[in-house]
Amino acid sequence: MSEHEVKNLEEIFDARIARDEKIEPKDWMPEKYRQTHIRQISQHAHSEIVGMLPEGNWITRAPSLKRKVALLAKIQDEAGHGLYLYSACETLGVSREELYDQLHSGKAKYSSIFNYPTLTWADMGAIGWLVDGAAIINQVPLTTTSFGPYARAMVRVCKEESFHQRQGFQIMMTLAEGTPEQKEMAQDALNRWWFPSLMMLGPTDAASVHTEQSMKWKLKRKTNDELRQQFVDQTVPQAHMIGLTIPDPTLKFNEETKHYEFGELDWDEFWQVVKGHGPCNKDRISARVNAWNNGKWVRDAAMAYAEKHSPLTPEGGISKIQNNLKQAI
Ligand code: FAQ
Repeated sequence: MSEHEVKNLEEIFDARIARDEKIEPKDWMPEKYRQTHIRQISQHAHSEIVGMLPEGNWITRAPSLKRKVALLAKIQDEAGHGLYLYSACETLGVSREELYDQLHSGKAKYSSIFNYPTLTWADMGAIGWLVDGAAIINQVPLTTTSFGPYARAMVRVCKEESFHQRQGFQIMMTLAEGTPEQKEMAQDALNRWWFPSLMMLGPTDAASVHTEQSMKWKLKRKTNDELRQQFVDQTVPQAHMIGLTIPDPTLKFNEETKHYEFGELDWDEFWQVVKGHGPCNKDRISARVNAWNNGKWVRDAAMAYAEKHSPLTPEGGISKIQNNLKQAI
């Protein structure tokens, strides 16, 4: 394609973005748009499935059958989110195997938040309330993102995330209303998850390398700092409502701006975790690799079954259809 033709296509593409049209997998798109989407959607997919691990740690120790059922359902939803996102990513011409390989080899990024340990049952409350809460704030704008498959996946994901957020908040509320020890457990979980949850929304706008271009492409609709402010404004009153204290002595409400002002975050800690040196990075990757290796026999069996029943193989569908036809005649 000549330079002139590419320029024309770029102009048409930019005009479609400006009109808020959805870009679909078979449409022409700039290579950088495609690569940026593969990067963000795959990181998002990896986050969903790695994100199952901290909560998976508590399934066998949930305090009641009801809590166990809800936690199981939530974790299963996260697996589903990973699958929608991997599928959306595959429409951009990258294979699932390549994506898994990037995760298992440690090349791919996934959300920093899932590299922290879950020490008590209250952490299940804190994750649902804060981590899913931050995820919703980040993901609601993504329901109107410019790439069609990503936007559509986000609609369902957001509906499920709101159930997750409520089940987490309900756990925190119950603990906060319980014995002094239970309230202390809830406060301790809030103390440990507050700052990582704020950092999960990404580096400051000044340090964010992708925001400017992603906003132009309407991949991102809000900047990292805007989302963080929204999260703080929404979450602080919820903590007050259940009698917990936000672990930030500098936090204060600004009557003029109507926003909470909060303290500086520990960005050194954030980058350490992103680079693989958080408390649980090694455990998370080795758990995923083990699950992949131990699941080989299941994938092989599923492939053998699919081949046997495929209409394209002689022993599968064709002979079955022939038999059915013979019986019908
Ligand atoms: N962790 O220029 P920016 C969930 C990287 S799902 C690790 O600002 P961008 C559900 C970033 O990739 C949670 N790395 O990047 C759930 C880039 O590196 P690169 C996941 C991070 O993309 C709940 C570099 O820093 N959600 O929680 C992080 O414009 C409970 C520069 O950053 C999504 O993925 C981080 N926190 O903005 C599941 C949502 N932040 O790629 C289970 C979709 C930044 O150049 C249990 N993603 N980095 O090597 C997004 O909205 C964006 O990608 C951001 C980052 C906002 C995360």
